[in-house]
Amino acid sequence: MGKARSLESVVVLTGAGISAESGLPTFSGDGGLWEKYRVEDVASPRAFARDPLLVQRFYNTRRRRLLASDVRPNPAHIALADFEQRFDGDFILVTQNIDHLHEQAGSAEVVHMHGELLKKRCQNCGRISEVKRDISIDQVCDCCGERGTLRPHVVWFGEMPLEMDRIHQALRKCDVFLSVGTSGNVYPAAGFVEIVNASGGHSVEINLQPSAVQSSFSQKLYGPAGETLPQFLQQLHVSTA
Ligand code: BJW
Repeated sequence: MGKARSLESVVVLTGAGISAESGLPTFSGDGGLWEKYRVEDVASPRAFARDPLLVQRFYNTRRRRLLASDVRPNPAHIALADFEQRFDGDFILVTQNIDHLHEQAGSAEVVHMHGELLKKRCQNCGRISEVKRDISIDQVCDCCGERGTLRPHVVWFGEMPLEMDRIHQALRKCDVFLSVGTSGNVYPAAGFVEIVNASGGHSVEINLQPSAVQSSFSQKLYGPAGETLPQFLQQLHVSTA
């Protein structure tokens, strides 16, 4: 890392790969969700309008899995929470993941840009509320009383990811940007590294294998995030202590 900038601001982007070692499937790759489901059948507003039962089942199955007792934060989630606690500067953790493993690990500043699996949203009144059970296609909204209007509070293709202004602001002023466990296939997250590069920040990719946007990163570490991320964050801390 260059010596010119002191470490005052860190942005971390995480993707499905960080939760793989916790027993949650990724989307792409061997055994990924896109092997069993077609993206266009389950992850777009059009898919939900066409076949709400299939879409609700897809998310109900994933919610049940997330709540299983063997799904827990792994060393990568914990290392990020520890880093946030001991780092004096600005820190923001942007996750594309809809699981809550970062929060369970103790992370405080988490932005769920693709929403949260443990929240539901009413398409009629807009109310967002917690959900730990299956959502059914004819469920009634507690708030407005409409039937069949509840959906998972997640961001599908063609929808605007959440808190983009806050994310862009943080990216433009960060000294270090870490991208962890994401394939770099889905935008706008895949383009974050270019925003950091344009503002002179240092960008680091931590992944099992090179992502689709690996050439844009100034530093790359390949291996399981549960091993590489704690090591990297320890050094980042030591070098700035
Ligand atoms: C490990 C590991 C271990 C495994 N350790 N690593 C610009 C160019 C082209 C297209 C677009 C563009 N801008 C927008 C688009 C369209 C579209 C898009 O990106 N399409 C692409 C297919 C090209 N994007 C959108 O529509 C987005 N909205 C948007 O841009 O709004 C603006 C707008 C709106 C309206 C009109 C006009 C503009 C929304 C994207 C929403 C994505 N939603 C999903 C579902 C969310 C809910 C859910 O979870 O079901 O989000 S799709 C899915 O992909 C999910 C993920 O968050 C996301 C990213 O996946 P991720 O995390 O990268 O997972 P994987 O599985 O792909 O990769 C895992 C990686 O981990 C791999 O590399 C492994 O090697 C690695 N790994 N084990 C370390 N142990």
